Amino acid sequence: MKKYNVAVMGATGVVGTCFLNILAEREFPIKNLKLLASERSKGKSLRFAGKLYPVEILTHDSFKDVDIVLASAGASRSLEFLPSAVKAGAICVDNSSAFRMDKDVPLVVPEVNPEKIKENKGIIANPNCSTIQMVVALWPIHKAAKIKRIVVTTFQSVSGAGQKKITELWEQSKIFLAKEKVTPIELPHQIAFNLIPQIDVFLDNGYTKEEMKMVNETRKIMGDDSIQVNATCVRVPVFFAHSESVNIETEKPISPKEAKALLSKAEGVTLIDDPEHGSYPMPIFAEGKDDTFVGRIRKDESVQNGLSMWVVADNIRKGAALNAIQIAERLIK
Ligand code: NAP
Ligand code: 3JN
Repeated sequence: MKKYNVAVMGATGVVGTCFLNILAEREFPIKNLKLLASERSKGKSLRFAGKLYPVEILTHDSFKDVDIVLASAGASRSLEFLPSAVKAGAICVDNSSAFRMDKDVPLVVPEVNPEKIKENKGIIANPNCSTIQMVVALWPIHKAAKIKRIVVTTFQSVSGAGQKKITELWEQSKIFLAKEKVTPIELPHQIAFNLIPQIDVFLDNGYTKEEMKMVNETRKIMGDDSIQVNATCVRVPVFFAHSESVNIETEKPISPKEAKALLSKAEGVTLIDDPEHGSYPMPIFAEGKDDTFVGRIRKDESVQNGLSMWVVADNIRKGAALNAIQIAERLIK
């Protein structure tokens, strides 16, 4: 089997670490592995498949002989360095928002629009985590009944915002339980034992950037600009896995029973829907798993053709590293 030279940009971060775990788990055919991060990681080594690899400082010359770049070092690093990677002949799967809405860059969720991968000109964008799990759950329903409108509220774990926010929830929880004063450092407010209805910055229309990512990315991935999306994104004191309350209105009628039948055989979806026995998806169950979990499917009785559901996935796996590696796997196939 052909093997590839792979570079992981942002290898020391939450997503980068997950990239390394999943590459090893899925036995991605790697010839040489290059780990890239900032000056702060100078001298560090990371373990991959039982071997230690040095972390190198990211520069424009980092991409010589690299075939595939898996990028998760933030949007400004992607904007600055991925053009150099493409120039050096690499194909980049980018986890940041830098190129997602660029019309020349495919925005891909393999369960939904894998055919777009071949249109790449060197960069393929990985969507935002909240968008990915929602479209995985909604795509089979959209194909059957055409979704006209989506109203979504997210419950996003702190890991979505990086390592420092994971530490912040951990530290604040200890301080709060010790009945001492909590002082937020990384997040705009206390996150322990609280909810923050703000993810990323506010825009002129009153929505946050995260909310508008969900609107625009959903339309691009599902290839339908007519879908109306209204999102509210909330940070919750959970370490891993994002949850979403999703309400949809469809053009054609579709019953909860029909939706469950479609989702029970949909790629990348596990249906957990037995509320009478207390069975529905939850973050503690989704953490560390690959699938998107859907449950609480019920008719929206306030409109003619509507459904409500609850969608949970590991935001660092399916929401970031796994989705990108699934794209890379299809690329090399
Ligand atoms: P993180 O834990 O804070 O890690 C950030 C990583 O980026 C570290 O490896 C860091 O290296 C590296 N980095 C930062 N500045 C750099 C620079 N100037 N040059 C080279 N490397 C640099 O964050 P994370 O959670 O892994 O997320 C990283 C990025 O992935 C996010 O900014 C976002 O763009 C993307 N992401 C996407 C999703 C999604 O929804 N698809 C979800 C999460 C994250 P050092 O350790 O050396 O500082
Ligand atoms: O907060 C979350 O749960 C998801 C965050 C994603 C994120 C964090 C920092 C920068 C992104 C993203 O993927 O949209 C970015 C970015 O690349 O803009």
